[in-house]
Amino acid sequence: MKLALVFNPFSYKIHEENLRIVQKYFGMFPPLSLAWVAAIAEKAGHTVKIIDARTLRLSKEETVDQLKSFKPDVMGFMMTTYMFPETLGWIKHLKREINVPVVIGGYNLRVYPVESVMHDEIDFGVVEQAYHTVPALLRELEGSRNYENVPGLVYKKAGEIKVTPHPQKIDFNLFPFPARHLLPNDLYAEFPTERKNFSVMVTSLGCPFKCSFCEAGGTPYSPRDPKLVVDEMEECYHKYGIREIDIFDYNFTVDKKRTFEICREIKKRNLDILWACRSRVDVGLDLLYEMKEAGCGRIYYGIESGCQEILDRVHKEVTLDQIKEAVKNTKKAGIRTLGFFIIGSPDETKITVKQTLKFAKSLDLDYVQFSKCLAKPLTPLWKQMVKNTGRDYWKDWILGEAKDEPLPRAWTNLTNEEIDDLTKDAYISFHARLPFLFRSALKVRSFHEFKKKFMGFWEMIFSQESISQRDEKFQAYHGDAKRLAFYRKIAKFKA
Ligand code: B12
Repeated sequence: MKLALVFNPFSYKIHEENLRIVQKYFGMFPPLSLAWVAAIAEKAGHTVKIIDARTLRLSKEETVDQLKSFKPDVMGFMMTTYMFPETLGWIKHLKREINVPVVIGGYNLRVYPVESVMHDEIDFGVVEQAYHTVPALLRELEGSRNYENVPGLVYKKAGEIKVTPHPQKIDFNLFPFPARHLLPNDLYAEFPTERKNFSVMVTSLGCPFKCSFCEAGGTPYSPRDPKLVVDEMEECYHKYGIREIDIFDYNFTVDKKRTFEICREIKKRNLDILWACRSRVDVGLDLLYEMKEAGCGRIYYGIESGCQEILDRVHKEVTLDQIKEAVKNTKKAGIRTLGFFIIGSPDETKITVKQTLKFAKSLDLDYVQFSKCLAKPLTPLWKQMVKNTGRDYWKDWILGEAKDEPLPRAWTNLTNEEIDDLTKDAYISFHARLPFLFRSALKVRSFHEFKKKFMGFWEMIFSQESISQRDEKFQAYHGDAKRLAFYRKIAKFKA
């Protein structure tokens, strides 16, 4: 079968956790979920095309042209809760032009499996991982079209929506490497990227910790074998010229032994790849040195707050002293640091925000990200919001019955407007310090990097609104106009 997977561009929403300018400069990332699905389908003998319409800046019409020339038997889309209506808009348009079955998957299917496929244009939903489901579904579509034995599938039968069971345990080691050969690997970059080509990896699923603001809290931790992780890095290096990788695991250092093993394996194979990862602050100096030697260039720490009471209240299970120690040790090991902070957490006040900002400034971080606390689906905060308001906003949102609006935050006395404003102020106040600006300027290695960082800073001061507004015309920053034009030409020619 021919499967076309489309990654659509997405705009800026008021209810998002990030400020618009942060979202704009965040980066261009490969649609990794779709690349996993593609690899799984290819392994089962199918032909796959990924259309990364976001990165190639393809319009709906241009995407239709691509699809018409590929002639798919099935189309597939990745659904997050936040971007659901937007992706649905794309599906509606594309299905009018290319009338083939549509299958959706992605995180939102785990949250709302039934509601996600209630829309007429959607034929199937993949609830969990694609590993068992996609090959079985494509086999049925080719053959007898009997879907009840396809594991983890949502489908429609005689006006009813059915959900089939899925194996509870899945071995992440079995997954083939994401199909990066179907992606424009030289177009991707993230804000702090230093090398090209850039890609992202996921080497473990789930997180054993239970922070109340995070979806991943308490989901089964499923790591890939260290050798397999480095095999994928090696493939990235040799096959796609990738020299920088951001490891998007919720927490790359959960299992210290595994992290050590991955580092040793990278060193053993002499892989010159700069990599970044996300971690809790419970890493020791010995591991940090090992990570540095293996090419780790940046660690993104979930710091969240500079107020111990708030950290305890959100079940972060770390202390301010641990945070200070980790950032200090990371610098000592020669690794750059990024701190994730949340504004508007439970019990947050203007005073605690001040405390957080003071704490952030004291840490000597290289980068920061201040996000607005959001009741994300499946989190304890979401459960609290549903209980307080008697309404599940996210369910209404994906059913098309809620508009984009700031969500209630009953856990703090700060208003949504104040949280927006304080988040913007935190960015500006953190960056507009002469010693910080001077040190950042010294670290810049190219004009391109300078331009990106300068523009990000400039726009944060002069274009970022104090109270979030929708931005339908939103376009993420694309640093490489020449390369993009080249890819667009090829895409047009092929269509
Ligand atoms: C890499 C990544 C990105 C990349 C690439 C997008 C992507 N997902 O490929 C970028 C940076 C662009 C991105 C963007 C966003 N992301 Co993101 N992303 C991830 C991340 C870290 C890894 C994805 C991954 O590869 N996982 C490993 C694979 C094996 O699992 P998987 O993604 O679930 O995919 C499997 C199944 O879900 C299923 N599947 C997934 N998609 C599809 C599609 C089809 C057709 C089928 C059949 C099956 C299928 O099969 C896959 C293989 O088994 C996840 C967190 C995580 N660790 O999973 C967040 C995550 C998916 N993103 C999330 C969010 C919120 C976003 C943004 C909205 C952020 C923003 N404000 O911009 C955008 C939205 C993008 C969009 N168009 O909707 C949330 C989604 C939460 C939700 N309730 O929906 C997650 C879960 C992170 C989190 N905890 O908050 N993301």
